[in-house]
Formats: sequence, structure tokens, C-alpha cells
Amino acid sequence: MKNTLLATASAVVLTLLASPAFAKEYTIKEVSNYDKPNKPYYFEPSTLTIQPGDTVKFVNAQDEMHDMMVISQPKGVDEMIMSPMHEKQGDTFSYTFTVPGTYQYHCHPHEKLGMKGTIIVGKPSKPGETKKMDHHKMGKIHDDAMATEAKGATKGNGHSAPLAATPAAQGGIEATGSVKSVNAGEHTVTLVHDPIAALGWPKMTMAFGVAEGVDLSSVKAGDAVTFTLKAKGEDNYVITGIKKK
Ligand SMILES: [Cu+2]
Repeated sequence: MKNTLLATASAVVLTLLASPAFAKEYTIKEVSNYDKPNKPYYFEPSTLTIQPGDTVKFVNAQDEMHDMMVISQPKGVDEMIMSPMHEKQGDTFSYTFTVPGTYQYHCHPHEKLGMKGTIIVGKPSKPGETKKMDHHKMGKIHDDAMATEAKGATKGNGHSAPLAATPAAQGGIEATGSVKSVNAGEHTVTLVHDPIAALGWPKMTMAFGVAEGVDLSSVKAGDAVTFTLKAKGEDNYVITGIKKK
């Protein structure tokens, strides 16, 4: 009798272990850490092994701009796996991985700064079992998303860059773009800036503060411009010069 009960209990436990009810949730932090000037942006942990059915939650660890985009995944997975842009501390994105194999991802704004990670589901993919995802398409989706978010923003921005790692920021970074709007009262300008290699930024629409003394009356919405960005504080840039092309 006792043995039968035990056997039944064991069977129940085994069934539960194999069911999604026992799927785990893992957390990966999107970190900005300026105490590490050589590599201020990273995912923590950057390598994670989980089992099919487990969920990974990406959490923005501070008020900074990060996201997660899978750039290589098992061939059997057709969808694009990407988070919305995270700008605030606590912004999260969760994804349940069901197809075994190796997933590589990065943070789009910090791609060139080496912010990337790997998730292994079950066991790693063998060579030839993964495919690269169309990164430009994904970047475009994000640019559009950010353009929407940038609307109405008048102060500062969520852009972040490693000041210590970009000495150019001290002297000013030259960039190009076009003006979306000028807010003379706030002394800000919203630009669609072209990719800025020095900062690892993709093309984005954003609002920038403009330094005192810069004449904003010379530019208006629709103008193609060249402008100079200078680092201000830890995670912000101001425009120190702007003129029509
Ligand atoms: Cu990032």
C-alpha cells in the first residue's frame, strides 16, 4: 500500500517536472556602469543556458536606453525576437524560448560598444544550424519606434555613451541630420540624426538641448543640417553648434 502510494506520488512529481508549470524564469539585466569605462554597457549575465519552455526577462537596470535584438537564432525560429526600446529603469521584455539551440543578441544602440549576449536553449546549435536575422530591418523598426517616442520630448534624451571611452565627446562630435522641430522657448531642437559612428548610434529621431549662445533662429523644420554634439553629464549630449547644409 505504502509502495503504491509512493509510486503514484513519484509519477505525479515526474509529470509535473516535465510540464510547463516547472518552466523557470531567468532575468538578464541591461547594465550601464560608468565605473567600467572600457566596457560600460553589458548584459548580466551575458551567457545563459536555459531549457526549452523557460522564459527570460530582460530588465533595464537604470534610466538608460537599451534594447535586446536577437541577431542569430536556430533555423527553425521564424520570428524576430526583439524588445521595444527600454528607456526607464525597470522597463522589461520577456520571451519564452521553445526551440533548442543558440541565440545571439545585442543591444542595438550599443552594438558597436560590444553590448551582446548568448542564450543557449537546451544545447548549443551546431555550425549551420543557425541563421542571421536581417539586422537592418530590425534597426528600421526601432528607428521608427524611437521617432514616435521622441515626439513631444523637449529636454535631454535617453541616449547614452561611454564618455571615458569616447574622448571625441570632449572636443565635440560632428554629425548630420535634418530638423524635425525647433522649440525656441525650451532652447531645444528635435533632429533625425544620421548614424553617428563615434557614439555607436544608429539613425534616430531625438530631442537635444542646445547650448546657450547658439542661434536657433537660423534653422527650421525640414532643414538639412550639420551640428556638433558635446557630452554633458554622464548620459546626455547638447548641441554646441548647428547650421544649414
Ligand atoms: Cu545598450
